[in-house]
Amino acid sequence: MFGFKHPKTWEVFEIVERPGLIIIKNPFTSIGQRYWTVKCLEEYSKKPNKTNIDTLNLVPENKEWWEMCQNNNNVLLLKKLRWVTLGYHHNWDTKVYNEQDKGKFPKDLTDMTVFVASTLGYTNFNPEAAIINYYHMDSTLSGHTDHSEKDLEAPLFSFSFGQTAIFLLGGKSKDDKPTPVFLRSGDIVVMSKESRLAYHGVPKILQIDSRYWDPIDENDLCYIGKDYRDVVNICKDESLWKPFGNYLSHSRININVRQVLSRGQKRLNSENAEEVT
Ligand SMILES: O=C(O)CCC(=O)C(=O)O
Repeated sequence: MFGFKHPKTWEVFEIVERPGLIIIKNPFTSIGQRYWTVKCLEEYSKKPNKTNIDTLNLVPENKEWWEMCQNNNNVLLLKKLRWVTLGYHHNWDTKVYNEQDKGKFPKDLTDMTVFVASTLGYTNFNPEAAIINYYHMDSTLSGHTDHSEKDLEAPLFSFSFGQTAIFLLGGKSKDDKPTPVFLRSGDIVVMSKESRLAYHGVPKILQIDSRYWDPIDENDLCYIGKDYRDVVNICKDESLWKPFGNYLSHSRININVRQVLSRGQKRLNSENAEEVT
């Protein structure tokens, strides 16, 4: 299901010095890693999802970013995409979610995240917002906390594909010395409990020789739903997969999924903005 190996085989760790920081070491099959990569590059980057390049006028209204990059082998344009937001759009300036600034959250990403959450015992997790970060070999993400969500008890789920990151997670204060962890392709990070509101960042992306998304096993089933067969076909056909594999060889993709609303809450009320600012 969803491109995972059987959960009985998953290697799940909690970092002793960072309670609540859980790492699942690549539970994906190669086809699974390929599936989420294709979705992040070809589909989630499309409108009405929001991206950092929306305001740069690089992609005409009737064109798509991934298609344009492929048609002209446009490496410059390829490197311009740094983030996409899904569901409740993250507001980078105010850090306040808004009921009026929200898109549909993808069904496959909901199902996959809910599956991971419930496997770990979080049976009420609702994916409502995601940031997809696209890193190149010189990209970094500075130390920050994720505190815009209404429900700060709900864990945050983070999925990594492509090149390896050094991920630092500290404590509630910037003065706490952070713990470094390698995040390799396919690894899942869960930030829960004390670690949910901890400072974290990515100071370095490391070039690796291994291609964790190769080789594929023809017998690997990747049941994600009948609507997604075309994507699975791309993953299984080496010539169709090639441009996506080339991207992963020089970049890292991170999907960061959050629950925004508290349990039982149906929508953000209009006071939300005033409450949080
Ligand atoms: O890229 C990562 O592993 C972390 C991303 C992150 O911290 C964020 O999007 O808030």
